[in-house]
Amino acid sequence: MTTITYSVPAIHCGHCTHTIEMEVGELQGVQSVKVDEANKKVRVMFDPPADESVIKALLAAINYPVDGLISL
Ligand SMILES: [Cu+2]
Repeated sequence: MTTITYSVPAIHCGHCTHTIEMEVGELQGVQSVKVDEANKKVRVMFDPPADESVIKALLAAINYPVDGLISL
């Protein structure tokens, strides 16, 4: 299991949180998605076939581009 935390500046409300948790949560291999709305962070725990590039690409596709990797 890998846990990563991304900075996602576009997060601004509960709707964003819901969208991200739902969309990223549907990726195969993703075990949990936790959005920290106040700090605009997304923490994802995953196993293969999910990987960092797939998660980043999905976030960009739903208009929540990753600004930086906070921790791996
Ligand atoms: Cu929002």
